[in-house]
Amino acid sequence: MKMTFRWFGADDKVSLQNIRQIPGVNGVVSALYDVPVGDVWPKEKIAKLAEQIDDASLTLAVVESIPIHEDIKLGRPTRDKLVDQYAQSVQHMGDLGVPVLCYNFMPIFDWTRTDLAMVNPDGSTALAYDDAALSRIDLSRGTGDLPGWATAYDAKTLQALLDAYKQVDEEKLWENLAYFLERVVPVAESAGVKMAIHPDDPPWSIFGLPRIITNGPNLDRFTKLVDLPANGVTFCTGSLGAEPSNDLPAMARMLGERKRIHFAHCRNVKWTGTRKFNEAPHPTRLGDVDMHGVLTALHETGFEGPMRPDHGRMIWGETGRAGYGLYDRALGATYLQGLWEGIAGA
Ligand code: DNO
Repeated sequence: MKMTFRWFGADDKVSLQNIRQIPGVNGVVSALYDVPVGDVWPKEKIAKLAEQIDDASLTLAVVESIPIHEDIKLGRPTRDKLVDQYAQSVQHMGDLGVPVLCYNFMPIFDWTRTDLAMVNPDGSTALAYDDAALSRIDLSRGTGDLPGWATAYDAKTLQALLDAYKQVDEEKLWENLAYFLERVVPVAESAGVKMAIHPDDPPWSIFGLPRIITNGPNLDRFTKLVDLPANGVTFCTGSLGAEPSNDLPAMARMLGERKRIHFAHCRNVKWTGTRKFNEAPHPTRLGDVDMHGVLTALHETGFEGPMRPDHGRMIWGETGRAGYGLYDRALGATYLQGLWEGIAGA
């Protein structure tokens, strides 16, 4: 296991110097944030990002993410060019030796919460989700009322997309995912890039949209769509762990035995009702994710890839990007290394 930390580029309040001072962290997880969705990531730009990270004595370990254009997820005729451009970006990563790509296949929305700063009894704040509150959000005004998505879509654009997805049920989304993977994974395989799909977060349908990367059987199906080693998963404990019926250690073992876990996102959640949870500090006993069980499964199946502490709470008065402050994630990084050391032996 290699401990890494996410960095959102030059305007991240958390600097590369901060990251370098977290014990045991050498790898950085980052992306190009100024390339329009669908365009090829220019090789020089990726090289510059990697160089900037090298200059801080760290390494660009994972690209998270190259977003997938909605036309690909919708299976529109324009997808061929876009898939081709995606494959070129992956090739560029490979040419530069960047080994892992995290991406997702969630229609329209990436991770979604209904509260970005739920106040805990100790005064810290955490991200929270409540399906009932989500269903009260009115999308006819665009994403203005959706926490974290305020400026993402105006009413008209969003409505057009939601309408387009009425033709895409889960099976159609599987087909569109397979179409994408059949064309991109072989490129990744030969370029030396491991692709790691991120589970849907939360792992169920929201706003009537299909979501398929949600549970053990579906992850199993996913790996078989294109049965190549490069076709793997980001094992995100927080996303998968929001669904109580997901047995995370068993899922980690199933995928780990097949060498299909290429990246691990570790965070804890506390279930507070039906399809209702809040994010919790990383340790096992502070939430409902069996972090010890997951790391044991990863260790026993020989996981050597990058891991990062996922979202933290805001503690010690820190302000910043929701889920991505420095302090609680840094605590997570040291906790996870301690847990790993306990499991693996020093
Ligand atoms: C949330 C992240 C996700 C992830 C994407 C990958 O904090 O884990 O936004 O980066 O789903 O494409």
